[in-house]
Amino acid sequence: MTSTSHKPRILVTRAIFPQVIDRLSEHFEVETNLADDLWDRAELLRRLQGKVGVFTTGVERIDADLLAQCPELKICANMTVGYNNFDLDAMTAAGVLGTNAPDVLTETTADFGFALLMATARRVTESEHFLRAGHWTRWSYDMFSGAEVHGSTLGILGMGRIGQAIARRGAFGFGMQVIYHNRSPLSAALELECKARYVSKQELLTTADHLVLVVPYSAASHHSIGAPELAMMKPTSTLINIARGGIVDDAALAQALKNRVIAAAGLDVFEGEPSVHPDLLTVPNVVLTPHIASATEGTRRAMADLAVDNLVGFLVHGRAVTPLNPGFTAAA
Ligand code: 8YV
Repeated sequence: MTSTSHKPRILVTRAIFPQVIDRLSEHFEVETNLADDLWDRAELLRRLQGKVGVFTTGVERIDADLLAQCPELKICANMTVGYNNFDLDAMTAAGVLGTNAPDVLTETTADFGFALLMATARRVTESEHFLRAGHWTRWSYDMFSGAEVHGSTLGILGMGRIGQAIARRGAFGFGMQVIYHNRSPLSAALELECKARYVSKQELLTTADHLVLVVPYSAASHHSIGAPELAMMKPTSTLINIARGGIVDDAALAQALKNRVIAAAGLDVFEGEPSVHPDLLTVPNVVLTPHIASATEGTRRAMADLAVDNLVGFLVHGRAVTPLNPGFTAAA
C-alpha cells in the first residue's frame, strides 16, 4: 500500500483497543495487526522496515541483530512493565529508546497476586474440579483442608512497586508478618509503610508460609527458584509466581509438587509460555492461569495509553514519559 502521508510511520504489533489506534493515528501513519496474527521474527522484521517507532507487548525480541536491520527505528514502546524482551545495551548502542509501562498496573497486579495466593492456599480450583466432576457426595472434616492465610508469614522475593503493594495487602488486610528479599533493602520509611522486614534469601525460603515472586527476569534471576531452593521451603508452604517464566525451574517445581516438597503453587507465568510444562498439567496442587495478572479493562487501557504517551512524547515532543535506557541522549 502506498501513501501520501508525511506522518512518521509506526507499527503496532498486536490487536489493541481501537481508541489506542485512533490516538496514534493523530500523529503517525500506523500499520496495525487487527487480525492479531502471530508474526514470526522474519515477519516482524519485514513490517518494521521504514518504521520509526513500534508499539510492543513485551514479547517481541528487540536485539542487536534486529536493530541492525531496522536503521530507521528510534523507539520501542512496551505496554508492559517487564522489558526482558529488550536488549537495552544493544538498543542504547543503536540509539534506540526503550520505554515500559510501570505504575499503572501495580495495584491490579498485586490484587491478582493475592487472588492466586488465596486460591492456592485454600485449594479453590482443585476443589472446584472435584465438585464439577461429581465427586462431592458428603461432608468430611478434612475435605480440602488448606493453609492458613491470615496471620501467616508472607515472603516476597523482589520488593519493587508490585512487591510493596502485595506487602501492604498482606500486612494490613490479613495481619501477616511480611518478610522480603531484594537486591537492596527498602528505605526505613518504606519498610514501615509496608510493615515488611528485610531478610536473606535463605531466611525467606525457610521461613515463608507463602512465597510470592515479583522479581524482574534477567540472566541473574533465571531459575532463582529451582530444586535446591524448593527443598529449603517448608513442606506446608505455597509458591506464587506472577513475575516471569524462567524465574522458576518449572520441571523442578512440578517434581516438588508431585513429591509434596512444598504444599502447592500458583502460577501465572511459565517458561516458554504459552506452552506449559506437561508435568504441571498433571499435578493437582497447582493453580494455573494464562498470564492475566494485569488483565482488567481499566489497567490494560492505562498500560496501552502509557505506551502511546511514550511514542507521542518521544517522536512528537522529544521526551518520553518512562524511558528505560540509562543516560540516553539521542533525540527523536
Ligand atoms: C503483561 C506483564 O500483561 O507488564 C508486564 O510486565 O507481565 C503483564 O502485565 C504481559 O506481559 C503481556 O505480555
